[in-house]
Formats: sequence, C-alpha cells, structure tokens
Amino acid sequence: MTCQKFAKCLNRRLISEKAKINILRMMYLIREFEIASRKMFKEHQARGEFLGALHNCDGQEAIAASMGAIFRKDDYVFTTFRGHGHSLAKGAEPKKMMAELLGRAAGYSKGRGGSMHMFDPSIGLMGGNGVVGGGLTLAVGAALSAQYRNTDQVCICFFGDGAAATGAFHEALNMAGLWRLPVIYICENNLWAATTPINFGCPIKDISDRAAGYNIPGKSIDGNDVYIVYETLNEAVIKARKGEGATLIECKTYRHHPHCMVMPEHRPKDEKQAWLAKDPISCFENMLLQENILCREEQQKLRKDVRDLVAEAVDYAEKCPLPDVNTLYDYVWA
Ligand SMILES: Cc1ncc(C[n+]2csc(CCOP(=O)(O)OP(=O)(O)O)c2C)c(N)n1
Repeated sequence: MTCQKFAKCLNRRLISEKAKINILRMMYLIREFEIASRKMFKEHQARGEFLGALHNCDGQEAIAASMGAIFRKDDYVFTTFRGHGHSLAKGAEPKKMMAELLGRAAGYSKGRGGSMHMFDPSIGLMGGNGVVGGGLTLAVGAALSAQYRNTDQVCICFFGDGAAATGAFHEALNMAGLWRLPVIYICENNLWAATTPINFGCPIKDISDRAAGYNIPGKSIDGNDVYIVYETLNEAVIKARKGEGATLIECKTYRHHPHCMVMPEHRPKDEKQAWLAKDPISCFENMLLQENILCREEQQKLRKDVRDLVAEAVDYAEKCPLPDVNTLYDYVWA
C-alpha cells in the first residue's frame, strides 16, 4: 500500500483531530522506546551483561496505537513476547518498563520477568507471554469473567501468525464463538514466525478465514494503515460491548528488525525494502500533514518530546537498584 492509497481512506472522519495526534504520539513513543531499548541492550552486552531476550515491534505501531485510542482503562489486553507497543498503548509507564528490561526492582515484574513480562492489572494490562500463543486461552477467561459479571468490558488478545497454527488458537476461538464472548483476537501477521515464512506454516492466504469455523466474524486488513485498523477495531469493540460476541482481525504488517536481538536478519532484502517503504509512521505523518492537522514544526516537537521522555526512562532505569538478594525466593511457589 502506498501513501497515496492511504490518503484515499474515507474512514479518516471517524477519528477526532486530537485523537489522531495522540495516535501519532503513541506511535512515536513506541518507536523511540524500541530504538532506545536496543541501544541499551547493546551497551550492557558490551559490558558483558546479558539481559535476556528482546523482541522489538518497530513497523507494527499502527495496530497498538489504534487499540490505545479506542480501549478503556478497564478493558483487558493480553500481549505477546513482542509486547512493548501494546503495553505502552495500554498506558504502561516507560520508566517502569525500562526498569523491567534492566531487571530492576522497580520494574513491572519487580525485575524478574524482563522484556516479555510487563503486567499491570490496574490498567488492564494482563501481560506478555514467552509461550507462543500463551495468551489466547487466558483471554477467554478474562472475557468470560466480564460476561459473567455483566460488565461491558472488552478483552483484546494479540498474537502472531505463528501462534495461529497452535492448538490453543482453535480451542480459544471455539469457546469465544460458542459463548459469544467479548473478546477480539488480533493476529499481527508480520509474515514470519521467527525464521519461518508464513507459507511454510499456513496453508491459507488469510488467517481470518478461520473465524468462519467458529461462527465469528473475521477480517483481514492492512495493519500499517491507522485509519483502517481503527475503523475495524472500533466496530469490533462496539459489537463486543453490546454483547454481540467475538471478532478475529488479521492485520498484515511487517517488523523492521530481525526476530529478536540475538538473531541475524534472515529475510529477503527486497521484501524488507518494500515494507520499509510502507512504514506506518511515515504514512500516518504524511496523512496528517496533508489534512493540515499537523505542520512540520509541531511534528518535530512531538517527536523530540517523546524522545526526551524515553531518554528519561532509560536514565531512571539505569539508576534503579537491582532486587535485593534477600528477596530471591519471594514470589516463588513450590
Ligand atoms: C510454545 C512455543 N513454541 C516455540 C517457541 C519459540 N518461538 C519463540 S517466538 C517464535 C515465533 C513466533 O512467531 P509469531 O507467532 O508469528 O510471532 P512474531 O514473532 O511474528 O511476532 C517461536 C517459534 C515458544 N516461545 N513457545
């Protein structure tokens, strides 16, 4: 999809100007967080410290940021091992996230979880998961709880194309369809499951086709187009709040970096180049400039503010103490 085609979207009127700027700001925050986290990891590695796995989501920001603009604080989000963007968009604090990346006591999992484990139930952030597809069935439980308590809370579960081939995916969608649960399954199909291309592990073109097997609506969309993601997700959230059940949304997208920090690039150069040209942030920036919602000066200021915020978070995390060794056995159940 080119930026021109992007400009033709009609659904731009659905979102207020203020919300559009907030979405762009969130996309910047996610991108700057990811850039800073890689830099921080490399610096620590150079000093001989290994901080664990780091799965970045640069290139997939349109999906998380749209969710953040629609979702309420009391809605639930289950993320994956590639969950920094989802966590920030759900309201997680960059400082506490950076502290968790560095294994500090002030982090979201008290320094015990690292990059894949940002949890904060007080803002509906139900956490990441090192297990591929690990959140799929947990989301059934959260959605069932909302339905049982008769609230209008909605649950979103993010997962990758690789997770769509697990048994948990089919079990979860079966229950979600059967009980008409207020859950939205968002598959971020970035075309690769670690080093496995999508056509090695998936026999169909659109993962959303699987929704029909569970009597829920399914849609495959351009996951780099904020307006399309927002409109599709908004519709699914309205339905779920009204008690009309689950939706499966497949967002076609691409990660800008290798699977994780310790893996070399394995994807074809031309494929990567083509997707970099469809960077969701550049496309959305151009849209807002064309719509006269943003000028270059404001855009640069917005980005700088976010960059400063992330730099502060890194500084804070670096200064935070590691967990006290006397707490080693705390939170361990045997
Ligand atoms: C149950 C399980 N199997 C295998 C792995 C190893 N693994 C980690 S990430 C990954 C690929 C997942 O791909 P996908 O679901 O498409 O997510 P993406 O990395 O594209 O965001 C695999 C196989 C794991 N963590 N858990």
